Amino acid sequence: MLLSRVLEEKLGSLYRAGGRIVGGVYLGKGQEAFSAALGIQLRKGRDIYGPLIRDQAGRIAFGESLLDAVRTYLGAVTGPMRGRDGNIHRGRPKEGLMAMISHLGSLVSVVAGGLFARRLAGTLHDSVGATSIGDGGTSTGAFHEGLNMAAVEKLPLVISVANNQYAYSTPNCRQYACVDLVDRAKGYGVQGVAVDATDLGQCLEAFDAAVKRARNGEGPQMVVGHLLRLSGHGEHDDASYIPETARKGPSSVDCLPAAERRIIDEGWMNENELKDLFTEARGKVDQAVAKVSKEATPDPFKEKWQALSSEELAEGHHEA
Ligand SMILES: Cc1ncc(C[n+]2csc(CCOP(=O)(O)OP(=O)(O)O)c2C)c(N)n1
Ligand SMILES: [Mg+2]
Repeated sequence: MLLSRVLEEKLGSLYRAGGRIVGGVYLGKGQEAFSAALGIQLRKGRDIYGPLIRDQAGRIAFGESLLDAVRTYLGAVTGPMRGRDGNIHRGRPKEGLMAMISHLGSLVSVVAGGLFARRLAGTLHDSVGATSIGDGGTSTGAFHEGLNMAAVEKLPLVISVANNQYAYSTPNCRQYACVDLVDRAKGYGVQGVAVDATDLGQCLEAFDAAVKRARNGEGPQMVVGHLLRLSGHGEHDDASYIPETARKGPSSVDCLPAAERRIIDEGWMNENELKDLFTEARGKVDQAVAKVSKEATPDPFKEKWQALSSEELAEGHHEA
């Protein structure tokens, strides 16, 4: 959570400084507990993970390196997308980390399809797949079709729904008419639970249980997290449409200081140890940015213009 926050603050500054970042910058500020709590349940190389734009924390928890992130944002040819694709559309499919297509539901069928393909090939074993969606994304056709198919096939798919109250500038009241998005799980025949996504403890318990149920063959699981988006949709957006009452309301809790308070109250670490963690995270991020800043960007005149579309990068490909 901390490393994600520090990295994203750095990426935000680089974006505002102008000219350093390839593409936009979309932050998961305030969603780190919910995102990391899912990522940490997954086993890299065995499970499938399809993170979305607010899942920097989940990516780190899953095991994506800081260098993969920084190289993609800075467009370095050494990164997993080889400088072809900015920001969040990065992945390593061979390691089960899917490259994001869109934030609006398309990863549900990609992850479900990956699980189904493994089942047909006899390689599913006890692996699970997980992906995220925002409140707005749960109203798209892609989400509905993907989740319905996963439920019919009883695939071990875990969906985390981060209800951060806004889809860009559209508030919840203009998005859906059910009481809680978790009510939708029932309609698909999927087990669903709702949590306070600003509370790390609740998030960890909910995802631990959901991933276990999926691994046990109980079919798709939905975890809905309630929180407020604490940044703009992207760094180009000042979110001036979010009213003061919401910004200062009870759901505008930042999960990071809340988790720090819990850690201190439980006596797991003291303030100085937490400060050391923060300094360590800053050091790691600064080091990664300094290293990547010296690396080359791709030369379109000398190289083939493709990122993941080459066969050897796909899951299932075996070198001769
Ligand atoms: C077809 C399409 N329309 C619009 C967009 C731009 N867009 C990307 S994410 C998004 C809002 C998503 O809201 P939500 O699902 O609540 O996720 P959040 O951003 O809050 O995490 C929009 C409008 C897009 N990517 N694709
Ligand atoms: Mg939203």
